[in-house]
Amino acid sequence: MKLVTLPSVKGDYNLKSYEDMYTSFDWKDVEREFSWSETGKVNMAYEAIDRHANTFRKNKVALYYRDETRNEKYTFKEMKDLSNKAGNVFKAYGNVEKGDRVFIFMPRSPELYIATLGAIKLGAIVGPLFEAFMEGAVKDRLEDSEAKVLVTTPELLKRVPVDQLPALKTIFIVGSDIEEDDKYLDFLKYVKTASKDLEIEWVDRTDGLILHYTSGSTGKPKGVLHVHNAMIQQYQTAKWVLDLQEEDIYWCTADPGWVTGTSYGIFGPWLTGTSNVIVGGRFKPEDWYKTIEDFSVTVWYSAPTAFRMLMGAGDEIIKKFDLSCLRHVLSVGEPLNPEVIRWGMKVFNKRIHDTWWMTETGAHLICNYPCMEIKPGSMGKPIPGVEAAIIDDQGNELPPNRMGNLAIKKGWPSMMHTIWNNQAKYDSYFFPSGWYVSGDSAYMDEDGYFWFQGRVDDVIMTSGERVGPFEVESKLLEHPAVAEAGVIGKPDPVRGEIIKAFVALLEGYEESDELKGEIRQFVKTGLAAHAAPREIEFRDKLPKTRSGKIMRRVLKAWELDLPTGDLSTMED
Ligand code: 6R9
Repeated sequence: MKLVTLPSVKGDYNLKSYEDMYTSFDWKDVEREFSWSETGKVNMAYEAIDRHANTFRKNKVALYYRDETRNEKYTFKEMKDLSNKAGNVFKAYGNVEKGDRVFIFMPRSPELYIATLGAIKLGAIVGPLFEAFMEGAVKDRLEDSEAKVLVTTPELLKRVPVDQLPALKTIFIVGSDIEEDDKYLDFLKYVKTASKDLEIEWVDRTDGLILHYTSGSTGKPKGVLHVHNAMIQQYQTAKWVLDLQEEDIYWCTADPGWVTGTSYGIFGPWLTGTSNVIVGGRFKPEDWYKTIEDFSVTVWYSAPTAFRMLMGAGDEIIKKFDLSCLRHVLSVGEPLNPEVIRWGMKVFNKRIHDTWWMTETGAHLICNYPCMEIKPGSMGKPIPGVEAAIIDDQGNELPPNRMGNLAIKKGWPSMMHTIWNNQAKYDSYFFPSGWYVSGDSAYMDEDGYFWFQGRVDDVIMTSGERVGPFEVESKLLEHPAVAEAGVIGKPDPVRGEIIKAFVALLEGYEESDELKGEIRQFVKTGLAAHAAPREIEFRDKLPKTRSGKIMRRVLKAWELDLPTGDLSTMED
């Protein structure tokens, strides 16, 4: 089908002409926008909150929060005071010092954001964890990072194997009726009485800020370390791509357990002094539309799975709400189908702007922004200051319209600093010529627009979550009935992909639907609900290489009725 290009939107002032900006832009110029360019004192939390609290934005709402039981708002001044208090609590009762890992394992709430900022003010490295994680996932991350302090809720604490984590010294619990002892402390009790004056720990721009664990195709999840320098690009893209302006009410639907929920759920909006809406609780189409209407959301950042679910809920629901406040809508995480863009035009009369980036890259790289024409189905063009190309497996640049590895030239400010405890892994992302290889395949058309084709590796994107097949296979193998397991992403109209597991059973176990359900539940409780296979198929034997690696590509070919390709490495 011929896709119609959507014209640019008039009236946006943040990025007037793509071509002009692209040639004259220099990241060095952005540095002048931060207070440290004059004072030399760097700290992300200061720049995102305190700086505004000392200006005309003092009484501007920084955070609107709502869930089933709470409806609250906090000004920049209040956020400054509360995060100072949290910082004092971490310092006095958790001995938190610069470089220590402070993990936060709790559902979205104002306390999550206050604790995060407080820890950052001490120069600590924050590790945000999805509330959906089960014991195995929590343990892997706290163990690898040697977290010293954890902030969690009484409910989620049950999933933390504290005895097996010798580095973990203090656990702050957010809730009521907390039974305290040396190790377990009632967070809110201490915050209440703590001083709101805190001496901020000034850091180097390359000091650790946030540690996001993410999945690859092999091995355990890896810790991607971001540093304070990321603020340069997070700020600039919040202006250009999110197009945040003084009067905007911004809603990013992502949880801070995902990089989108920190880079653009915390830093981007607050670095630009924008009012930020945070909503807790489960996804319900009515609630989402109501959030937009009630808060008069102007800029909305979400993901294709969510848009597809809203689309699936039907257009009748939308008519019950006044969504005319929306000015700018964006998407990230998976390919944004042209069909969804057409739906967005129909129901909101807004273009949905796709953005492409990764946990490792810390901020937007290839995007559609207001002053650009959108070609539905394309991720857009590299933002000014970023050089992208399609390269072959040897690192040579390919001409337009040839599919290959999507690569970025080293040197953008929000690039990850390292992989925690694994410098070799970090190094393996780069070609000697300076290209960062993303793991995505794509092509670039003659106008410089990039088109996503798929992952080069076997990483699964399900409902916007990045799931490593290896992690799921490892968990499956822990089940007493499972002899072998191979996991693939199977295309799904709503979730992008669903997880499908091929399982060979050990001698003595009978195939049954009951057993399928039990295995599924096992992954759900052992790893995470989103990592549990929606489909399980029993096989006597799985295709393996001679070195014993499950050949996921063959499983995928079986599933999709495709040719299996070269089988020379397959065992007999
Ligand atoms: C921010 C984030 C990264 C992977 C990435 C790619 C996929 C992200 C996309 C997209 C098509 C887009 N991805 N944005 N695919 N179009 N606009 O998503 O980080 O969770 O690390 O995932 O997600 O495959 O390599 P992360």
